[in-house]
Amino acid sequence: MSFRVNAWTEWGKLKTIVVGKADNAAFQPEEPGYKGKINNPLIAQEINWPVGKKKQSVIDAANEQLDNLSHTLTSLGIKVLRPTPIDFSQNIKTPGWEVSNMFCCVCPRDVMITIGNYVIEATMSKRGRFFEYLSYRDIIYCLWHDSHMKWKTAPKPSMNINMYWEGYWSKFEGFDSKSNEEKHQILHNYQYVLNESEIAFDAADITKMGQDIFIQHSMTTNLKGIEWLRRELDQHVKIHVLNFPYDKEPSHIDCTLVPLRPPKNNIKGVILTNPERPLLEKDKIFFEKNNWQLIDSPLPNKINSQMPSFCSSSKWLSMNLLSIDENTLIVEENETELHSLLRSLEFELIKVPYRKVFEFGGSIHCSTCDIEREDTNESFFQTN
Ligand code: DAV
Repeated sequence: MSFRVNAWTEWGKLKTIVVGKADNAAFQPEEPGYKGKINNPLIAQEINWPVGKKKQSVIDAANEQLDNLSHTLTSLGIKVLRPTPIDFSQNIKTPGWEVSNMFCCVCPRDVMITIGNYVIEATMSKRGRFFEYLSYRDIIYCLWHDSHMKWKTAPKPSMNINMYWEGYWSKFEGFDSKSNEEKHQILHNYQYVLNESEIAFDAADITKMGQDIFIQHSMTTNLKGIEWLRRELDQHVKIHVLNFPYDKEPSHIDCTLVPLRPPKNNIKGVILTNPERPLLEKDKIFFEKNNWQLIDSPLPNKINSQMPSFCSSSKWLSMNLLSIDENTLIVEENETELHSLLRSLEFELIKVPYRKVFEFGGSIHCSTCDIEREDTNESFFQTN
């Protein structure tokens, strides 16, 4: 297979992509940056968040849906690359800490990102995911055959205890009984579990829109992480920082702000937004002024709103779709209301079953990472 590493947008015609694998997956370990929550109250009464390898039948069911996505992409003429799973049930240890096991290689979106001809490996923000990049190195060495490809790895943080603000987890105690003013104060001070002592980011906090890229300040990306990206990339792209002040635990932007197609010939561009996580007014104005239409996603389908017991993502995985090109989207099969909305916007839809993948870190967008799209670093934002 030959590749050209090139991807500037979320919507350019897709040529090459990575699709994750669930082999050897384990439960993401609890640690200063992550607390597991079991969604089913009956199970939660009986057991703590589990450790070690997931059941083989659960892994097989996820792999079946991941393989089906890969085949769907291949049948569209798109090249698909798959990671090399390592034994994620191994205990890992650095001079500063130790965790019982790792997680999995289902979500390349979190670990790496292509911006133009650069492939950037993220620092990651959780201990259990410290070594996840190893599963993608075969792919990156394969991409290295493209002599124009540039490979950057962000500085690995220590992930020692002083990088995390442990008080974060008690910040929301009694939240529901607080006044609106108190709630706003807690939500809008943007203090998440990572402090600013070291550079940290997950690549899934970034969304690409040509010459402009948008990065969410979150549980998994601190301001130093965003600053590192800015200094590395400011010759090529303009970096915008976004905060979503009503998201209690922001982590990865692709269930919050999902660009679908750019403005063209006086027709507005389309961005899917999350009705529970509105943009700040200034950011909303910025998008609208630049001819982008912000369209709220409908509520997730009932089936998917009840998240699988060991899934750490929100019901808004409903929005976690993948663009094949400006007119074609791959969407989860149960999200019928979203399908109707997207059809009314004249998108063609390809539906895939994906619920079995949810507890491995996300849905369709999370479990993929585009390597090659037919696009350029065109500017879609003329007005500041
Ligand atoms: O809204 O729960 C999940 C994204 C996981 N990669 C959310 C974001």
